Amino acid sequence: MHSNPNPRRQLLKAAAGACAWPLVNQAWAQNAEFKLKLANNFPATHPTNIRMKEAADAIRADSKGRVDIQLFPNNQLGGDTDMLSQVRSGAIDFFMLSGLILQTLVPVAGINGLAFVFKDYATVWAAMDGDLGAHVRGAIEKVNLHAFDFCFDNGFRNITSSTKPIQTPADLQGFKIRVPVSPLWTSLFKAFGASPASINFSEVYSSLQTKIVEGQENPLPLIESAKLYEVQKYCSMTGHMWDGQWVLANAKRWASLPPDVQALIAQHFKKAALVQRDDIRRLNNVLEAQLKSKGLVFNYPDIKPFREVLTKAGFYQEWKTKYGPEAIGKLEKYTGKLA
Ligand code: X2X
Repeated sequence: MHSNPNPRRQLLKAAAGACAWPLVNQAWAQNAEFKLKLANNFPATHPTNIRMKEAADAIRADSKGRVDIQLFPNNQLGGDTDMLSQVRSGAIDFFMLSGLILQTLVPVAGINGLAFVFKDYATVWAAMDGDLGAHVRGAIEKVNLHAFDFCFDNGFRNITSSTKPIQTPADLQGFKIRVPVSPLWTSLFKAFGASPASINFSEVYSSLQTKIVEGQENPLPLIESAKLYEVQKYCSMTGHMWDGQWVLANAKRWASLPPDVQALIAQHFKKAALVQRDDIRRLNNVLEAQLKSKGLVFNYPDIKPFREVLTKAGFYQEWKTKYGPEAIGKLEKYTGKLA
């Protein structure tokens, strides 16, 4: 027998193995006819993965073991840009991704991230479950991905920082902020005069810890589940955009599944999405107090001046042109005329 003499290397190997282990810690069901992989960037403890695990369990039970979906949360299969390539090539069957990151491939998918356009959740769900979402799904189908009807809630995003609270747009001048890899995010923070750095979520905790960036922006449930409060001091409740996750499938693989299997999966993914949205709503009510008790200092900026800066900088004009009148019309049907 050959044993590895380098203990550090052995440790690294063991750690890598542990990381690649799926959330459902079991072998693929022996007799499963359809073995499918679902991946995303969210922590295993986030409602997204709790509800997706329930869906996978229910699908396995209802199909009597014929359909086995294994979950790979927490960037186990790579960062978002990697996983997007993998779902396109078929290495991953299902992938959950923010529309704004998907925008690198499907430009119109970023439209819901236009800053300050949704005044509340009622408007978000009317639009995303209505004509706007249907329009985006149509565009997604054209790049050989299948998008399920109901997206999951990430939430309204707020800015955290290790150096100072963001109270006015002037506080963003020169602010080193991590943004996900997406042109809309970069353009938004450039319009404020900040220095945005595009970094996949897999690297966010360490980039904040090592102070490569001062801050980042995410909804409270992620700030909590990814433990970003450990490496951030302030949370400024800007709620500057709403972000959600599309559940995507490799289109070829999806089309190869029999209709009864497709129906079963779609039914449970829908249920998971609707319950997850409720989870986030409940969490939004309690997380602020919890995060305060962990030392995060909250402030509540007046958002009017932020919108004014964006309008003056031509942000809305630029993106209205980029998304085009048809898509903007579908958004404005729900939000009213953009600035
Ligand atoms: O990367 C992020 O910040 C995250 C987890 O919110 C997204 O998926 C967009």
